This record gives sequence, C-alpha cells and structure tokens, in this order.
Amino acid sequence: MANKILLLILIFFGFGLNSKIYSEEDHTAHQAGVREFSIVAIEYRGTKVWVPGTLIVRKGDKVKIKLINNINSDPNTHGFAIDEFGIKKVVARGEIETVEFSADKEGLFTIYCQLHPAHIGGQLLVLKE
Ligand SMILES: [Cu+2]
Repeated sequence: MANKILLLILIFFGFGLNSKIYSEEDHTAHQAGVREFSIVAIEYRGTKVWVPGTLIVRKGDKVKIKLINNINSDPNTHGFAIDEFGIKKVVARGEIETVEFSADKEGLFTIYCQLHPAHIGGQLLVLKE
C-alpha cells in the first residue's frame, strides 16, 4: 500500500515537473536549434530565381539548406552563394545538394548565383539570439 502511494506521488510529481519544463520552454527566449530549408531554382518566363528567396534564422542556429535545381533550360548548373558564411555551391539539375553552416553573425546577407549574375538570388536574415 505504501509503495502504491509512493508510486502515485512520484507519477504526479513527475507529471508536474514535466509540465513545468514544457511551459518554461514555451515562454523562454529562443533556443538555438537546427533550421532546415529546401529551396528550388526555377525559371519563370525566362527569369531564373531561387525560391523561396528569403530565409530567416536566429543567431546561433545551425542552418541546413537543401538545394534543388529544377531549371530545365541550359546550362544545367546553377550556383548558390553567401559570401559571409563562405558558401559557394554548384547545383546540377537533378542532383540535390545540401549546405550546412552555423549562423554565427547577425545581419542581412545576400544569396546569389555565383555562376550567373542575372539569376535572382535572395537574402538570409539572421536575427539576434
Ligand atoms: Cu544561375
């Protein structure tokens, strides 16, 4: 009997602890995590563009971006570059590439295709922690 009561106390106390932890997580400031994106190079009426163009993360996040080149016209490779994070990737049609980096500085950074200046890129916004 005493064991059962002890067990019940532990269960309720345990639930209480869990719900406290969860509610604290809900209300605390941002916790750094992994932010994953998939972005696609497409061609619309002759204009090549990376979509979506704006990626938003917070400082401290690990950023993982899957790059898909869906442009059917030649050339069959396009670039994805963010100078401030040392990223320069070439993405061939039909071959998914991934870039990973740590968003260790705040600010607004230009995303562009290093192979074709006319190819519309985008921007990476790194918010403060
Ligand atoms: Cu391009």
